[in-house]
Amino acid sequence: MGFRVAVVGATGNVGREMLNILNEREFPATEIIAIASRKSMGQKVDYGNKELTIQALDTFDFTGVDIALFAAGSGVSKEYGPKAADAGAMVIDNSSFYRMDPDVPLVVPEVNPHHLLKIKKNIIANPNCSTAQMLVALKPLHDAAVIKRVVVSTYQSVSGAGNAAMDELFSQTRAIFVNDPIKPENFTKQIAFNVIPHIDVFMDDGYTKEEWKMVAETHKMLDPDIKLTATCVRVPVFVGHAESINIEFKKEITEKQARALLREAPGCLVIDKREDGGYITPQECVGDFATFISRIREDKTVKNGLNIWVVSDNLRKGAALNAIQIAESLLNQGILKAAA
Ligand code: 11C
Repeated sequence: MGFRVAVVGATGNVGREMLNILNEREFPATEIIAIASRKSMGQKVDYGNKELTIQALDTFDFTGVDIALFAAGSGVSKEYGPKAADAGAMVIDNSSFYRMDPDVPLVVPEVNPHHLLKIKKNIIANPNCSTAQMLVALKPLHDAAVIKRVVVSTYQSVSGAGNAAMDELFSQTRAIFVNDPIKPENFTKQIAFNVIPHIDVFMDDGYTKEEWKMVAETHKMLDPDIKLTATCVRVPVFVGHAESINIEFKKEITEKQARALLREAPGCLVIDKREDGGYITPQECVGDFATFISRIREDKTVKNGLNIWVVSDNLRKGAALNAIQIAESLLNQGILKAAA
């Protein structure tokens, strides 16, 4: 017994990680189907020690597919998500397109797995990477002491912007060493040896859409009463997002209590030694499943305040891993059952 699983966008950063993670976690699949745009048809992608041949999305029939993992951007999800859902597949969508739809649960399994009980149209949304790792760390603290306000600053790797953005960091870094001219293409300014306080488009109030997502998605998944303000920054790192998070609570919580709660919390790994190197950096989280928490300390400027440093692989917990954990949660909660 097992499931037919389709990965849409299988040639991209996130799609490839989905295939890796399905294999690493031994997801109970009878068949994995790798799908991408017609121009990639016939290409091969790795699934463990096997190779899968890419099938073209525009002619693919989703009938008989149990789970369709979408990682090909909003336009593809908008057009093909409902087609896959209507054909009977449970769509788990990594794009931002359905996240705010009231009939679509937005889920981080460590935070709100119960929202999967309210699926209305066979579509489940995966949150933005920066929100996912933040909420894995905030959830146990909120349960214990009720979060009043959060101030978060992100340090986001270029892989969040796709393959071409990773190539741009590489080629700009090289260009600087060989004294070639720099031409920003995927970013608005030079990304090599620089930081850019701009991710996604600007909104009318001066925030970027990435910053807005962190607020709106936290409200949908964790608690609409949490006040949250974000500054999202792109940094010259290939993979791994970091976040500095300042939290003010309604109830008393000490750093010792916070550390103990985070040590026990699902998905969290506390590395916090208060010595040289006793914390995690993005480069060390790559390929890992955990959300790492370091630098846990009291904010002495407010009553019941804490500062934490949160790092995770944005292509994994921020995207592919979370999507597969949603699929696992559907099985564990008995919402999806394999045909006998
Ligand atoms: C980035 N967080 O780092 C973005 C990537 O809404 O799913 C994911 C965008 C999204 O650029």
